[in-house]
Order: sequence, then C-alpha cells, then structure tokens
Amino acid sequence: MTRLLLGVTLERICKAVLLLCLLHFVIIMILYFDVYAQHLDFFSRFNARNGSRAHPFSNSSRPNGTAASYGAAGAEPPSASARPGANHSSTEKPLQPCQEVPPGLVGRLLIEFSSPMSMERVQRENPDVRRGGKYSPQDCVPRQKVAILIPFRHREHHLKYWLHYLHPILRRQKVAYGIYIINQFGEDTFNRAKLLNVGFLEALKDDEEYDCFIFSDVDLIPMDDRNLYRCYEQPRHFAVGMDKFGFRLPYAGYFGGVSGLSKSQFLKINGFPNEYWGWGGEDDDIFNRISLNGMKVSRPDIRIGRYRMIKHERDKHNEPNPQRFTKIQNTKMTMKRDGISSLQYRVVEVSRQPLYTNVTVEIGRPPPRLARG
Ligand code: UD2
Ligand code: MN
Repeated sequence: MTRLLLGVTLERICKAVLLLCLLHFVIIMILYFDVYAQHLDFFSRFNARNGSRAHPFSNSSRPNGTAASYGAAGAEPPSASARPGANHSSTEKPLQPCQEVPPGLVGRLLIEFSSPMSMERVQRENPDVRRGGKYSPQDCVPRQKVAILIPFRHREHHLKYWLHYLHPILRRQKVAYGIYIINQFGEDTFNRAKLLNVGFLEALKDDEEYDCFIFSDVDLIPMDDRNLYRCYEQPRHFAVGMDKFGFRLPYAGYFGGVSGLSKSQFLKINGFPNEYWGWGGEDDDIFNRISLNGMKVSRPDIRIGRYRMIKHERDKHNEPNPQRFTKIQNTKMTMKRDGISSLQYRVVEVSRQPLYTNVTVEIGRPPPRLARG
C-alpha cells in the first residue's frame, strides 16, 4: 500500500516537473522568436500587447535613477524637418511626442552568440533602417536624436551581432538614432577615448540635430530593452551589470562599456581624454571629469542594466597602458587642455553602409616614450 502511494506521488511529481519544463520551453521560445523575428507581424502584435501590460519598473513604480528623464539639451523635440510627420497633409492628425516609457518594450531578452550571423541576414531583418544606420519612429515624434558611437578596429564578427541585437531594441525604444562606427586606421596603438571624441564631432557634422551621444563597445549587448538608450539629466552609465563581472558593478566609480552624455554634458567635461593609448584608464578619467564638473553618474536598476559581452582575447596593439594609474590621478590638471578642445585627426573615409555609417580615421600614435604602452 505504502509502495503504491509512493508510486502515485512520484508520478504526480514527475508530471508537475514535466509541465514546468514545457512552460519554461514555451516562454523561452516566445522570447527567442521575439528577438529573431521582429519583422513577423504575429510577433510584433505580441510585442504591442506585451508592452501595454505595466512593467514592474515603469512610471512611478520605478526605483530611483531608472525613471526616464531628459537633460536640458535633450528636452527639446527635434525641429520640424526631423519630425516624421512634418510632411503630412493638414487633414491628418498631428503626431504626438513618443511616450517616455515606450509601450512596445518586452523586458528581459535572450542573448546568445552561438548561432551564425551574416550582414545580409541583419539587413533583411531591418528593412526600416535607412542607409548609414539611421532610424526614426513613424508613429510618434521622438524626444531626442541619439548618435551611437562605437570605437572600432578589426571586430567585424562582433559588429554583426551588435547590429542584429541593437537595431530592433532601439526601434522599440522609440528614439531617432544613427549608428557610427569609428574605425581606427592603421595598426598603431588603439585609443578608444580619442576615437569617441572623433565620433562626437563627425556625428554632429553629419547631423547637427543630435543632442544625445551614446558610447558603446562593439561587444556589449543589453539583456533588457527597458535599459533606455537616451540621455538623462545626469551623465548615464548603462552597463551596470556585465556577465564578466558576475552581473555586478565592479567598483562604484566604474564607467566602462556603455555610457551616454547629452551634448551639453559632453562639452562641459571637454569631451574625453585623447591621451590614453592602449587598454584601460580612459573610463576612469571620464568618470573623474564628470565628478570634477559637479555632475553625478546616473544608472539603471541593476536588474535592468545587465549585459552580455562577446568573449574575446585582448587585441593586438591594445596592450594595457602602464601609465593609466598615474594619469587618472591627474584628471583635474589635464582635462582642461586635453579633450575635445585639443582633438586632432584626419578622416580617411566616410562610407554609408545599410546599417551604419563607417568613419575611418587616422588619430596618430602615442608619443615616443609611450610607444610600447
Ligand atoms: C573594458 C571596458 C571598455 C574600456 C576598456 C579599457 C568592459 C565591458 N568594457 O573593455 O569600455 O573601458 O576596458 O580600455 O569592461 N576595440 C576594437 N578593436 C581593438 C581594440 C578595441 O574595436 O583592437 C574596441 C571595441 O569596441 C571594444 C572596445 O574597444 O569592445 C574595448 O576594448 P576591449 O573589448 O578589448 O576591452 P575590454 O573588454 O576589457
Ligand atoms: Mn570587450
């Protein structure tokens, strides 16, 4: 009798476990197809429905620091020429400003780098993106115009994944944006921060209406689309929790990975330093610049600011910079003379690709005593 009872209980437990597995599988499949098949009508409808459901962190229920707010420079809607509805006839209802919390967000995303990726596929997935990697929502007037700048050299493989994941996310976030790959010409020591300074000026040359600048590594993909790529009242650090750091902030002053500043915030700190050659330190210098200029870094909630980094080896010609520890002690002295005000470079080529604008640029090399660092 006891055996029989035990058997029945075991059978029930097995059934319950099986059912849970099935449910888990169905949810994973929905998330999976949501990312991979944005263009299929069925899934976009699913998204819209999903989005109208209140997010746990939306509006007033958001914990401090996650609420979408706009910097002085970002508060202005773009001028009439940038508005998607500018040419509509007078009988049509004028478009409304995009909602602060976009309704079509899906929340947590499944990010993986094992399935093969090709540029053709990413292009097929994103027919609405205009040449040069530009996009503007058609159903509302975006509140900001965001230039996304990526420091780059020899990372084509990573770029495909970045474009594959980010274009659909940015579309759902309802901002007007343009993607700029700032590609360092030649094989001299890499300089991430200087490339980003170049990106700032080149994006503005391309479109003077950009009022927000987001600086992203090419290998970092957000795991949640509620991490809104736009500018805030204070400089923003987006990459709060990375898989490589156990989804935690490695230290309080960390500003690496993905960050964003409005045009006025960027100019207030004289841009980024040009003199960090090789790996490391430039992100801490930027953090110092922000604090020294009386600003405070804002961040999304740790549950939302999660990222995956595509695994990679340290690149050639981007060895750790041995000067970085001394240099970050001196930001206060160096920031006024070293920055966007002293930037020198030569554009080698600007080419408009279907999903991004490529700016290849010569930025020089480290002074002789640093040549190996
Ligand atoms: C960390 C930070 C990064 C930066 C760097 C120190 C993370 C996730 N990121 O990155 O923001 O502070 O340390 O400089 O912790 N790149 C190329 N080609 C190269 C070298 C670099 O395209 O040959 C670009 C690319 O966009 C890359 C970024 O520079 O993602 C940062 O370089 P990394 O990925 O080698 O350094 P990592 O992951 O330690
Ligand atoms: Mn990396």
